Amino acid sequence: MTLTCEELLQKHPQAWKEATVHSFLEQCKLGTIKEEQFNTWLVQDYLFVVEFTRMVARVLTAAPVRDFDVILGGLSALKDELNWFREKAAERNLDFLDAHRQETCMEYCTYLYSLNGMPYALQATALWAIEYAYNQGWQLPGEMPAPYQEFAQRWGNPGFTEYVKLLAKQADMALEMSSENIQHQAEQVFLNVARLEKDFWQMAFNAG
Ligand code: MP5
Repeated sequence: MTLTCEELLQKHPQAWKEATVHSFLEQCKLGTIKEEQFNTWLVQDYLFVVEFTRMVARVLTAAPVRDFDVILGGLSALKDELNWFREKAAERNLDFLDAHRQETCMEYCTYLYSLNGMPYALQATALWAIEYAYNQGWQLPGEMPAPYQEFAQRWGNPGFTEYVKLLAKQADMALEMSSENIQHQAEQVFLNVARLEKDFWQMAFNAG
């Protein structure tokens, strides 16, 4: 039987919940998140997205041509997103140039790099899980107060949800053509992403 993204979610509800429901997001929703916590997340997430952009570029090199449209669309959105992060940092007088990746961010970036050269099905599964984690994480709490609604919208908007569904389809198709061994490894990739996402929220939350 072929593993699908949906089955991964059904098999590991607890790991996925921890990746997408966190006090950091709950306190954004309540408007009680501390500036230091939010700014820590903003700076570290920018540094993460820089490395994530490189990862998506590598995924493209492993992808079949039929998947190019979606991945190239993702890369184009990342161009805008990186500029948007710089704007948000400037509004808050944060300086990315001085910033260092915290250990948790570094671990996640190292993991992104480790996907390099893995079978496409595993890279496609990781790409879907990483994007879906933010889509769900920012969407589930519902409308947030300013200034957090802008962030919730970025990843929670219906267009982003559609993009994530296309990523799931592509991962499912790649998994369907993979051996049982690769499918088993995809489960591990999913669990790794879930843990790294949970740790990333906690890293920002700890800054308070
Ligand atoms: C994403 C992100 C989503 N920005 N940060 C983490 C820790 N996980 C996932 O990626 P993108 O490129 O912002 O959609």
